[in-house]
Amino acid sequence: MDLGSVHDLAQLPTLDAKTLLDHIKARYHNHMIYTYIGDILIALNPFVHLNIYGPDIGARYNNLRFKSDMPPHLYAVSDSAYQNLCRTGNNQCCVISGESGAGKTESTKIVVQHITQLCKHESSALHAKIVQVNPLLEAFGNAKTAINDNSSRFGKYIEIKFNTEGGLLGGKISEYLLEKSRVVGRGKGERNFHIFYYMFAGLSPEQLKHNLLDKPEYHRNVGTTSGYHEERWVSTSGKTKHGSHKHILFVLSCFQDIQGILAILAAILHITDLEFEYDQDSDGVYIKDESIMELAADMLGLPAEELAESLISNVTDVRGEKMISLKNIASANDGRDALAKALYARLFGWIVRQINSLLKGLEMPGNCIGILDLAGFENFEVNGFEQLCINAANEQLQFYFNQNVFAWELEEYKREGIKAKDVKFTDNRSLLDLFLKTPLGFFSLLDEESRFPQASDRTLLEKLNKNLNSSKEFSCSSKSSQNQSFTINHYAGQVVYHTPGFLEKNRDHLSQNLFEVMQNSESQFVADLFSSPISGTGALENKLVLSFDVIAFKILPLSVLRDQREVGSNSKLSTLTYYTVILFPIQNSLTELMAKLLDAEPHFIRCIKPNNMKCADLFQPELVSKQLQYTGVLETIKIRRQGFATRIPFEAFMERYKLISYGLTESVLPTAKNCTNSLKRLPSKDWEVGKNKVFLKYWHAEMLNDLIREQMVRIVHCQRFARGFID
Ligand code: AD9
Ligand code: MG
Repeated sequence: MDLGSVHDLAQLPTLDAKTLLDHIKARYHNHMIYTYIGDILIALNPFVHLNIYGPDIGARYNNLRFKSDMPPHLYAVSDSAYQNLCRTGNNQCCVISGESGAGKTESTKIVVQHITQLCKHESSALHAKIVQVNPLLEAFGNAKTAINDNSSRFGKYIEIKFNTEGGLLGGKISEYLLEKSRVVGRGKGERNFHIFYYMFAGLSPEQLKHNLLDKPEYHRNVGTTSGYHEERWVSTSGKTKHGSHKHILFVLSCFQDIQGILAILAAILHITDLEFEYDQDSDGVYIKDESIMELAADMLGLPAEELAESLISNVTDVRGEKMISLKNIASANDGRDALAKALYARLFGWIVRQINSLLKGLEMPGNCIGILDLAGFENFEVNGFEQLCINAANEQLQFYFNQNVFAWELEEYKREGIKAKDVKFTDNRSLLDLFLKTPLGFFSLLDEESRFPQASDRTLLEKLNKNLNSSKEFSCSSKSSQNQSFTINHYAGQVVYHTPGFLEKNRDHLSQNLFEVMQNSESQFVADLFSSPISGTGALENKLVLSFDVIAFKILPLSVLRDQREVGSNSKLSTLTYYTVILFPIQNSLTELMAKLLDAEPHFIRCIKPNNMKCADLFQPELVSKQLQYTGVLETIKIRRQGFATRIPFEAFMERYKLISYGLTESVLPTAKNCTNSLKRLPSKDWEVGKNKVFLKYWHAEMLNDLIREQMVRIVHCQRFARGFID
């Protein structure tokens, strides 16, 4: 068989790591970036625009009879999700995963675009809106990192809702884990969120003046040191990003509060420019350049003295009495940063809510196709709290993949008495334990330490080392007092994390008085942004409001969630054993996300980065091989070959496929025997019938649909013939 000619690698007679790599490499060099492995799509990032997209090519993938009728493509996945949704009425989800820069966000856009095209028969402005809001989201949520010039610094789950006829009803975007700390600092060569640069590039001198802004280089967080340059990069549309700032500002201007948005962005820049100095007289601090603070106050609709007071002093409530204490330089810096981060996170949340109101929301009954694009696994030169959160979320996603592809499948075979060979897979459960266990998992320990005012990153490291060093996934050399790092062996590789800043970022504490000052702003926009509550230092409650929440990771193990769903909502959480379950009513938490994923039929898209240089036509075998290995691709092939990708209860099977061997009006009981009768019509015999379900290989679904279509055509012919005969 010619290298690279096989579209579905699961069909190769033998498959080892080397053959797999050789095929993918040959395909890549022929610009065939998509490859199936059974029903999973592997997508290599071409780092160059290929002529394989657009409405005309998309149309060729609409309503495919067999996936194999066309070369592998994201379009085939979206088509299959849409067809499944229409046929079964079940929710669908496309889970797009991969390292940072592997192409998840570009793939998400392509899938969303194609889905809106698929249901375009009753054209509406809604289709266009769903596609058009994306640049706005990227402007506020993406930034240049060391790895990716347009890296998503938040995760998103886009839900597109349809009625029973497959017509578009609306859409909703949920955002996760916005890396808001980027507004106050970031690694070398990295940049702040795009919107800050768009602002300078796109606003007229008068508009800049109106927002009390001058030149970008005067601001610490967009200045030349952080790389202020409008850079060009090619997106999948083949267009450069250059010039898009104009478009973003135009889209923003459709919101009533464009000036409110610009004022907050400007205020963030002014706030993060503030510096504090020690004041000998008061033993507190003073603001070095009052005029900058006044600009910030002006932008936020606040009296300058009030803002200044709340930046340099703390007000605490001691048994009903207000006590004022002066801050030192470190705590004033922390307060300033907490304010900038809270402003940005709340603004981002507001933008997403506006977008959702444009997309009509999801109130009407119907079914969804969800598309998940969560920041990929990250391993930088210096990794901090943000990388840890992103990587922990990716562990959770990998666990979901493993559970879906391997664990549940094997469990179910056993329950249903189906013979299937045991397939070994790399289980990352111990990593989830390391992160999520209570009270001695990573996040519990971090939360606990965050509650001690005297704790430092050093004491945190000691605590982690003492409690986690028995885990083979965790290591840290505590011997040297200079040591400020620990290592975690993730499913995707070893990452060294640097602890400085961990506690502060986890506390993420906006003081009560700063919060109240914002609430009392004369600007209705600012006051509204702070209308959702915040409470004292109580880390847990605090995290309900602020988005970089750690509690969200204390997630139910998936099998428990699934069991719960099956048992119903009355099952008692206290009887669960695997993790101590903490279910907080956190909006947009990963818990909620996992529940959504569990409620849908998954379609997996694995994005792979062919090289670290972001260039076209360069295939680095070791890099690709590593990604294929940790995403469990070989194991996936094995289980897909040996296993049964589709499992349908007898009743549903009969409802869907009765016509294959029974008459339209015939009443047929959903029994193993009757299902077997229909299955016997299939050209291949490798299906199984269990105690309650039929078990099909992934290729059977297409064969069954084909048989149904043939039957339908036959019935229509018969009816026509009968009518003609009668006429
Ligand atoms: V991160 O986790 O958000 O840092 P992603 O989302 O996985 O990352 P992204 O989709 O942003 O990566 O892709 C990175 C860059 O690769 C894009 O900016 C494009 O320049 C390039 N890319 C990705 N996919 C394609 C494609 N199908 N065609 C052309 C692509 N270029
Ligand atoms: Mg992305």
